[in-house]
Amino acid sequence: DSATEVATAAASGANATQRFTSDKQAAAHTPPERVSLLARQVLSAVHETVREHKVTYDEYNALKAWLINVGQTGEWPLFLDVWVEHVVEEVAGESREGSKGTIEGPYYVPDAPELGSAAILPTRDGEKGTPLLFQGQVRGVDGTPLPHAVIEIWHADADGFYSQFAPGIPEWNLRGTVTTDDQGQFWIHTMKPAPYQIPTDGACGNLISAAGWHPWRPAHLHLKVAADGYQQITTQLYFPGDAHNDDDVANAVKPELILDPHDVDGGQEVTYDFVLDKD
Ligand code: MBD
Ligand code: FE
Repeated sequence: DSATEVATAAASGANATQRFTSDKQAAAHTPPERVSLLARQVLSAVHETVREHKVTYDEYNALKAWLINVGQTGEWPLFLDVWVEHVVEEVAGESREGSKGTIEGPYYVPDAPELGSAAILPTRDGEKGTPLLFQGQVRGVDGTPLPHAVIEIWHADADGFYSQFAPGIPEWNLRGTVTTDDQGQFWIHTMKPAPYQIPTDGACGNLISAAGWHPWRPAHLHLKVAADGYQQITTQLYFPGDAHNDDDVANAVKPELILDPHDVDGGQEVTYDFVLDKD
Protein backbone atom coordinates (compact mmCIF):
# COMPACT_ATOMS: atom_id res chain seq x y z
CA ASP A 1 0.00 0.00 0.00
CA SER A 2 1.83 3.07 -1.28
CA ALA A 3 0.03 5.42 1.13
CA THR A 4 1.78 3.74 4.06
CA GLU A 5 5.22 3.52 2.45
CA VAL A 6 7.90 5.53 4.20
CA ALA A 7 10.69 7.49 2.50
CA THR A 8 14.04 5.86 3.27
CA ALA A 9 17.53 7.06 2.49
CA ALA A 10 18.32 3.76 0.77
CA ALA A 11 15.27 3.94 -1.52
CA SER A 12 15.77 7.56 -2.58
CA GLY A 13 19.52 6.92 -2.88
CA ALA A 14 18.91 3.92 -5.13
CA ASN A 15 16.60 6.02 -7.34
CA ALA A 16 19.12 8.88 -7.57
CA THR A 17 21.95 6.47 -8.39
CA GLN A 18 19.86 4.83 -11.10
CA ARG A 19 18.85 8.18 -12.64
CA PHE A 20 22.44 9.34 -12.72
CA THR A 21 23.59 6.11 -14.32
CA SER A 22 20.97 6.30 -17.07
CA ASP A 23 21.02 10.09 -17.77
CA LYS A 24 24.57 11.32 -17.27
CA GLN A 25 26.87 8.67 -18.72
CA ALA A 26 28.12 10.77 -21.68
CA ALA A 27 31.31 11.52 -19.71
CA ALA A 28 33.95 13.31 -21.78
CA HIS A 29 37.24 11.47 -22.16
CA THR A 30 39.59 12.80 -19.49
CA PRO A 31 43.25 12.59 -20.60
CA PRO A 32 45.57 10.54 -18.32
CA GLU A 33 47.71 13.60 -17.45
CA ARG A 34 44.64 15.37 -16.12
CA VAL A 35 43.41 12.30 -14.21
CA SER A 36 46.86 11.89 -12.67
CA LEU A 37 47.11 15.57 -11.67
CA LEU A 38 43.68 15.70 -10.04
CA ALA A 39 43.84 12.28 -8.38
CA ARG A 40 47.29 13.04 -6.94
CA GLN A 41 46.14 16.35 -5.49
CA VAL A 42 43.03 14.88 -3.88
CA LEU A 43 45.07 11.99 -2.42
CA SER A 44 47.70 14.44 -1.15
CA ALA A 45 45.00 16.40 0.66
CA VAL A 46 43.86 13.15 2.31
CA HIS A 47 47.45 12.21 3.24
CA GLU A 48 48.06 15.65 4.72
CA THR A 49 44.87 15.42 6.77
CA VAL A 50 46.01 12.07 8.19
CA ARG A 51 49.47 13.45 9.07
CA GLU A 52 48.30 16.76 10.48
CA HIS A 53 45.62 15.25 12.70
CA LYS A 54 47.37 11.92 13.42
CA VAL A 55 44.40 9.89 12.19
CA THR A 56 44.19 6.55 14.05
CA TYR A 57 43.43 3.07 12.71
CA ASP A 58 40.02 3.26 14.42
CA GLU A 59 39.29 6.48 12.56
CA TYR A 60 40.60 5.08 9.28
CA ASN A 61 38.37 2.01 9.65
CA ALA A 62 35.37 4.20 10.54
CA LEU A 63 35.97 6.14 7.33
CA LYS A 64 36.27 2.91 5.34
CA ALA A 65 32.99 1.56 6.78
CA TRP A 66 31.28 4.87 6.08
CA LEU A 67 32.46 5.05 2.45
CA ILE A 68 31.21 1.49 1.89
CA ASN A 69 27.88 2.54 3.41
CA VAL A 70 27.57 5.58 1.09
CA GLY A 71 27.68 3.19 -1.86
CA GLN A 72 25.40 0.60 -0.29
CA THR A 73 22.70 3.21 0.42
CA GLY A 74 23.10 4.67 -3.10
CA GLU A 75 24.01 8.03 -1.62
CA TRP A 76 26.97 9.03 -3.82
CA PRO A 77 24.76 11.41 -5.87
CA LEU A 78 23.45 13.00 -2.67
CA PHE A 79 26.88 13.22 -1.02
CA LEU A 80 28.60 14.76 -4.06
CA ASP A 81 25.80 17.19 -4.89
CA VAL A 82 25.52 18.39 -1.29
CA TRP A 83 29.21 18.77 -0.43
CA VAL A 84 31.10 19.15 -3.73
CA GLU A 85 28.87 20.38 -6.57
CA HIS A 86 28.64 24.01 -5.38
CA VAL A 87 32.32 24.56 -6.08
CA VAL A 88 32.14 22.89 -9.51
CA GLU A 89 29.20 25.20 -10.32
CA GLU A 90 31.12 28.24 -9.03
CA VAL A 91 33.99 27.49 -11.42
CA ALA A 92 31.69 26.61 -14.36
CA GLY A 93 29.60 29.79 -13.95
CA GLU A 94 32.54 32.17 -13.38
CA SER A 95 32.44 33.95 -16.73
CA ARG A 96 28.68 34.21 -17.29
CA GLU A 97 27.07 37.67 -17.26
CA GLY A 98 23.41 36.65 -17.20
CA SER A 99 21.35 35.22 -14.35
CA LYS A 100 23.22 33.37 -11.64
CA GLY A 101 22.98 29.61 -11.58
CA THR A 102 23.50 27.14 -8.79
CA ILE A 103 23.73 23.38 -8.33
CA GLU A 104 21.40 20.87 -10.00
CA GLY A 105 21.26 18.43 -7.07
CA PRO A 106 20.31 14.76 -7.32
CA TYR A 107 16.58 14.97 -8.16
CA TYR A 108 16.30 16.27 -11.75
CA VAL A 109 14.41 14.07 -14.21
CA PRO A 110 14.45 14.94 -17.96
CA ASP A 111 11.36 14.98 -20.20
CA ALA A 112 8.76 16.21 -17.72
CA PRO A 113 5.28 16.85 -19.27
CA GLU A 114 5.07 19.85 -21.64
CA LEU A 115 2.66 22.43 -20.25
CA GLY A 116 2.82 25.43 -22.63
CA SER A 117 3.52 29.03 -21.51
CA ALA A 118 0.71 29.32 -18.92
CA ALA A 119 1.36 26.17 -16.94
CA ILE A 120 -0.25 24.38 -14.04
CA LEU A 121 2.20 21.89 -12.57
CA PRO A 122 0.75 18.44 -11.90
CA THR A 123 -0.50 18.13 -8.30
CA ARG A 124 -2.53 15.61 -6.32
CA ASP A 125 -6.12 16.26 -5.30
CA GLY A 126 -5.83 18.36 -2.15
CA GLU A 127 -2.08 18.95 -2.63
CA LYS A 128 -0.86 20.56 0.60
CA GLY A 129 0.72 23.99 0.86
CA THR A 130 0.44 27.59 -0.30
CA PRO A 131 -0.52 28.15 -3.96
CA LEU A 132 2.22 30.05 -5.79
CA LEU A 133 2.14 31.81 -9.15
CA PHE A 134 5.69 32.06 -10.45
CA GLN A 135 5.90 34.27 -13.55
CA GLY A 136 8.49 36.14 -15.60
CA GLN A 137 10.30 36.61 -18.86
CA VAL A 138 13.36 35.02 -20.46
CA ARG A 139 15.75 37.47 -22.19
CA GLY A 140 19.23 37.52 -23.68
CA VAL A 141 21.93 39.63 -21.97
CA ASP A 142 21.25 42.39 -24.54
CA GLY A 143 17.60 42.53 -23.45
CA THR A 144 16.07 40.63 -26.38
CA PRO A 145 13.00 38.67 -25.21
CA LEU A 146 13.38 34.97 -26.01
CA PRO A 147 10.20 33.33 -27.31
CA HIS A 148 10.03 29.51 -27.21
CA ALA A 149 12.66 29.29 -24.46
CA VAL A 150 12.29 26.04 -22.53
CA ILE A 151 11.98 26.14 -18.73
CA GLU A 152 12.16 22.89 -16.83
CA ILE A 153 10.96 23.15 -13.23
CA TRP A 154 10.97 20.59 -10.43
CA HIS A 155 10.59 20.92 -6.68
CA ALA A 156 9.66 19.22 -3.43
CA ASP A 157 6.12 19.11 -2.06
CA ALA A 158 4.92 20.74 1.19
CA ASP A 159 6.40 17.78 3.12
CA GLY A 160 9.82 18.20 1.46
CA PHE A 161 9.56 15.14 -0.82
CA TYR A 162 10.33 14.84 -4.57
CA SER A 163 8.27 12.72 -6.96
CA GLN A 164 10.18 9.72 -8.36
CA PHE A 165 12.52 9.73 -5.32
CA ALA A 166 10.06 9.28 -2.44
CA PRO A 167 7.31 6.62 -2.45
CA GLY A 168 3.59 7.15 -3.05
CA ILE A 169 3.81 10.36 -5.14
CA PRO A 170 2.52 10.42 -8.76
CA GLU A 171 5.36 10.22 -11.30
CA TRP A 172 5.37 13.84 -12.52
CA ASN A 173 4.02 15.56 -9.42
CA LEU A 174 5.39 19.15 -9.20
CA ARG A 175 7.50 18.70 -12.35
CA GLY A 176 6.96 20.28 -15.76
CA THR A 177 8.40 21.68 -18.98
CA VAL A 178 7.20 25.21 -19.78
CA THR A 179 7.77 27.13 -23.02
CA THR A 180 7.82 30.95 -23.19
CA ASP A 181 5.28 32.74 -25.39
CA ASP A 182 5.95 35.19 -28.27
CA GLN A 183 7.16 37.82 -25.75
CA GLY A 184 9.39 35.39 -23.88
CA GLN A 185 6.93 35.29 -20.98
CA PHE A 186 5.78 32.41 -18.79
CA TRP A 187 3.35 31.72 -15.91
CA ILE A 188 3.69 28.71 -13.65
CA HIS A 189 1.04 27.78 -11.08
CA THR A 190 2.36 25.51 -8.35
CA MET A 191 2.39 24.91 -4.57
CA LYS A 192 5.21 26.30 -2.43
CA PRO A 193 7.77 23.66 -1.45
CA ALA A 194 8.87 23.00 2.13
CA PRO A 195 12.48 23.10 3.34
CA TYR A 196 14.33 19.88 2.47
CA GLN A 197 15.94 17.62 5.03
CA ILE A 198 18.77 15.29 3.97
CA PRO A 199 17.57 11.76 4.87
CA THR A 200 18.74 11.14 8.43
CA ASP A 201 18.75 7.32 8.14
CA GLY A 202 21.48 6.94 5.49
CA ALA A 203 25.24 7.45 5.28
CA CYS A 204 24.94 11.22 4.66
CA GLY A 205 22.63 11.60 7.66
CA ASN A 206 25.09 9.53 9.64
CA LEU A 207 27.95 11.90 8.80
CA ILE A 208 25.77 14.90 9.67
CA SER A 209 24.83 13.55 13.09
CA ALA A 210 28.34 12.21 13.85
CA ALA A 211 29.74 15.68 13.09
CA GLY A 212 26.98 17.59 14.89
CA TRP A 213 25.90 19.42 11.72
CA HIS A 214 22.30 20.06 10.60
CA PRO A 215 20.61 18.33 7.62
CA TRP A 216 18.58 21.25 6.19
CA ARG A 217 18.32 22.99 2.83
CA PRO A 218 16.03 26.04 2.59
CA ALA A 219 12.82 25.62 0.55
CA HIS A 220 13.64 25.99 -3.16
CA LEU A 221 12.44 25.71 -6.74
CA HIS A 222 14.80 23.99 -9.21
CA LEU A 223 14.96 25.26 -12.81
CA LYS A 224 16.78 24.74 -16.09
CA VAL A 225 16.32 27.45 -18.71
CA ALA A 226 17.39 26.93 -22.33
CA ALA A 227 17.02 28.79 -25.65
CA ASP A 228 18.57 28.20 -29.08
CA GLY A 229 21.88 30.03 -29.43
CA TYR A 230 22.15 30.69 -25.66
CA GLN A 231 23.85 28.94 -22.76
CA GLN A 232 21.50 26.85 -20.64
CA ILE A 233 21.37 27.78 -16.98
CA THR A 234 20.63 25.46 -14.09
CA THR A 235 19.47 27.32 -11.01
CA GLN A 236 17.40 27.32 -7.83
CA LEU A 237 15.23 30.04 -6.33
CA TYR A 238 14.63 30.54 -2.63
CA PHE A 239 12.08 32.27 -0.38
CA PRO A 240 12.85 35.19 1.93
CA GLY A 241 12.90 34.54 5.66
CA ASP A 242 13.84 30.86 5.43
CA ALA A 243 16.03 30.03 8.43
CA HIS A 244 18.45 28.09 6.22
CA ASN A 245 19.06 30.65 3.48
CA ASP A 246 22.19 31.56 5.49
CA ASP A 247 23.37 28.06 6.33
CA ASP A 248 22.25 25.70 3.56
CA VAL A 249 23.88 22.29 4.08
CA ALA A 250 24.56 22.25 0.30
CA ASN A 251 25.95 25.82 0.17
CA ALA A 252 23.86 26.63 -2.91
CA VAL A 253 22.12 29.88 -1.93
CA LYS A 254 23.21 33.19 -3.53
CA PRO A 255 21.59 36.56 -2.70
CA GLU A 256 20.48 36.99 -6.35
CA LEU A 257 18.45 33.78 -6.09
CA ILE A 258 16.13 34.87 -3.27
CA LEU A 259 12.64 35.66 -4.58
CA ASP A 260 10.44 38.52 -3.45
CA PRO A 261 6.91 37.07 -3.42
CA HIS A 262 3.83 38.95 -2.30
CA ASP A 263 0.56 37.74 -0.83
CA VAL A 264 -2.47 37.64 -3.12
CA ASP A 265 -5.97 36.23 -2.70
CA GLY A 266 -5.49 32.53 -2.00
CA GLY A 267 -1.71 32.38 -2.06
CA GLN A 268 1.43 34.11 -3.27
CA GLU A 269 2.72 35.54 -6.53
CA VAL A 270 6.25 36.32 -7.66
CA THR A 271 7.95 37.62 -10.79
CA TYR A 272 11.50 36.56 -11.69
CA ASP A 273 13.18 37.09 -15.08
CA PHE A 274 15.95 34.90 -16.51
CA VAL A 275 18.80 36.43 -18.51
CA LEU A 276 20.81 34.08 -20.71
CA ASP A 277 24.34 34.49 -22.12
CA LYS A 278 24.93 33.77 -25.81
CA ASP A 279 26.65 30.46 -26.69
C1 MBD B 1 18.04 18.58 -2.74
O1 MBD B 1 16.73 18.81 -2.90
C2 MBD B 1 18.88 19.37 -3.40
O2 MBD B 1 18.35 20.35 -4.14
C3 MBD B 1 20.25 19.19 -3.29
C4 MBD B 1 21.17 20.10 -3.97
C5 MBD B 1 20.76 18.17 -2.51
C6 MBD B 1 19.90 17.36 -1.85
C7 MBD B 1 18.54 17.55 -1.98
FE1 FE C 1 16.28 20.21 -4.24
